[in-house]
Amino acid sequence: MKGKKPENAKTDDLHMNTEDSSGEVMSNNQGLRVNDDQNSLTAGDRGPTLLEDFHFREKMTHFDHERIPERVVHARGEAAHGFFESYGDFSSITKAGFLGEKGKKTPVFTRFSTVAGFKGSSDLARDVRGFAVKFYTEEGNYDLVGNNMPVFFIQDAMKFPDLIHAVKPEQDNEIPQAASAHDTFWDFISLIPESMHMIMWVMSDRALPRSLSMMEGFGVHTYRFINKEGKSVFVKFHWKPKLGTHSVIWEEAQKISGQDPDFHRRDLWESIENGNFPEWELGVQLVEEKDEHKFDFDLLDPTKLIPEELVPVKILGKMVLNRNPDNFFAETEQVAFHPGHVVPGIDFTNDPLLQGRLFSYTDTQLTRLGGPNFAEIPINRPITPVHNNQRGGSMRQTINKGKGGYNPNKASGGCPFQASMADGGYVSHHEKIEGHKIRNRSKSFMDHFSQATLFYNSQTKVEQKHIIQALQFELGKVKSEAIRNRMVGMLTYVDQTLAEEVAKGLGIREIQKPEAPLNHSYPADSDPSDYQPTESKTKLKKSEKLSLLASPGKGIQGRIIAILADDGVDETSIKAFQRAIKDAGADSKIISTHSGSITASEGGSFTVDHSLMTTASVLFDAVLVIDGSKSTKSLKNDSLAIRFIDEAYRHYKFIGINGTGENLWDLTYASKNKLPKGVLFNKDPKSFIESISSHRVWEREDADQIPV
Ligand code: HDE
Repeated sequence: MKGKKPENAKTDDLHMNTEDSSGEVMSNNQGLRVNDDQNSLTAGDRGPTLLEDFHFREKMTHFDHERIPERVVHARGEAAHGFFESYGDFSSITKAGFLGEKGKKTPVFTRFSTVAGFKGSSDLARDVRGFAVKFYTEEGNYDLVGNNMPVFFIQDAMKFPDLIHAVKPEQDNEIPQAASAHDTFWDFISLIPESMHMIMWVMSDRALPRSLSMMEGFGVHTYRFINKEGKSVFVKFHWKPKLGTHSVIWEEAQKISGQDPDFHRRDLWESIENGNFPEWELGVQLVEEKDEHKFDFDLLDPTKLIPEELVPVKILGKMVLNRNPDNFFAETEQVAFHPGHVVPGIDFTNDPLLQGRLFSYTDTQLTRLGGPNFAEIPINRPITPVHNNQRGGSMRQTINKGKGGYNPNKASGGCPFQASMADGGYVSHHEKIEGHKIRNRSKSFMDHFSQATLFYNSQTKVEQKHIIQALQFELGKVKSEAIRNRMVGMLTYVDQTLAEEVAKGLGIREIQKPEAPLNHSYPADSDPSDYQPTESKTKLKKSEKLSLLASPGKGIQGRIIAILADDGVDETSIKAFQRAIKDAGADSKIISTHSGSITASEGGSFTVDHSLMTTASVLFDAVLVIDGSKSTKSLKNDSLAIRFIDEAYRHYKFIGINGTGENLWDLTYASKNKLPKGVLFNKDPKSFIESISSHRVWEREDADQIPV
């Protein structure tokens, strides 16, 4: 960050482990000053390297071991520091201290991720995004480990390894990378109807965020809040982005993956560097215990959401991300999240997916971070003191004094003491549990299609079209005809027209309804009919908030506008647009026929951010051609400039054409339309910005006809 870094308790805590070499002498890991870091110790001028060369051995050994296993899922991610601020005292619903006082600030570290791709894959894969927040509270670390979609593919953690094996690259040739568009994924999905709701989300534009700061976050499971009186209330968590919810379309996503695979990572990094701090509000849906069974779905079923029409979202506070990490590996790679990291006031439900997660996250860190002491890694350690009787283990950092290490003891005066509830000791909610020891799926989980249909019906026409196209693409990549047919058959249970439209794209003339059983997720000695989907129950026909377009946010903050210009561009005009765009919290980049700089009409020099050869319109939110006859003449001679505008038109983006820029516009395919929608001729900066703040021109019917 430019200027002074915003301090918070965690940032202060990390200082003791940060290293800064400026002005320092080089030493080895033992603190010995290094005289020659360039040449090995050899026997003679041209002789072999000596085993004695401890400096070479230390340097090379460290390098040989500098990678750790990537996360088995969510391997690719990026993170930032910031804070959470409570809007009030919410102690009547939860005793969690970080929500107990108006204006109380808690440091956070938030990591976003894709799920299926490896660490080096593209940000713009069609995928769920992880949204994991570590709150460093005064009562210990609290992790809210969520996703950008409010439901999940499966209902029981037992199926997670199967789901991930199906979606990851196929096991013989490890193809394809970061993509669900292949046979094993759709084979699996077509056999488990419980995935249908999540499939609608993943096939929608939610899977292609424009920016990480333009997507929602969800806790997914139903959790519990516990107040001081020990009263429990069910809670679903939501993160609502200040910038609204926005996505790119699939064709752009594919091109961005080639042009800039780090698109989201770069955007997050740069917006923080530029002081445009991403912000979300934390909201909750609360359900009293007495209302647990009043819904037509089960609150413990992670394939269901609570429509906001039934339970509105109550906003509790905001999260601001305002500092980039100093070191990717030390912080972003080594951070270890766990839904079981909770504080008093937050507790679990019996959602079988959540229950399985409570085992998996510590277990996976043992391999990934190399042993049981990962909580001592600076980014993971709490800002509260840690005292217990855990000892030893690989890479132990803490030096525990005294002769103890057991409890109870008299020798150490009983220390460390257990904490009473009044003293912040965590006590699990006293839930009454009764039942037989069984492997089963509750009948209340068997309504697999209602909310898939609700989601589809709640989308605008454009969004529905994108879901259809996504399914045509994904299933179009599936080689097995049987899988394609089975999937299209399954879709008829969500929506008949959806299935028919997808079938058209796949050349399926006659849709075959899948044969019974529809659900193949049942135990060997059971009656399959006990596990089959039940009839749709949801009476709600539409839920407005399920459409991305329902939460557009305001203004153009976080957007990037491409300014096409060359030598001779009108200086007053380019300056006025640059200033207005910056003042609106957005960024502009000058794109020209060459790199370096351009000289404007009054002799001023402007740095070129990208030559046309090194960028593409898919990386920008809108395009602007500035007046200037010499400038337009050069741009006209570069076919990439013409393609730039046509492609932006095809992707429903606003295009600003000023003065002589019209000569360039006339060369585009798009200009065949004499009344083009969303093409803004000769607008002043203020009205240009006002117009483009609706971001996309979805009503542009001829967009698809542009052949770029
Ligand atoms: Fe995770 N998940 N998950 N997951 N998950 C992991 O933990 C797992 C699930 C989520 O930025 C792993 O530290 C199981 C739902 C995020 O570091 C692992 C099941 C949701 C992240 C694991 C689920 C998530 C993970 C891999 C089914 C949304 C990245 C590395 C029962 C509510 C955290 C790691 C980060 C990571 C297990 C399902 C969110 C293996 C068994 C549902 C955001 O422990």
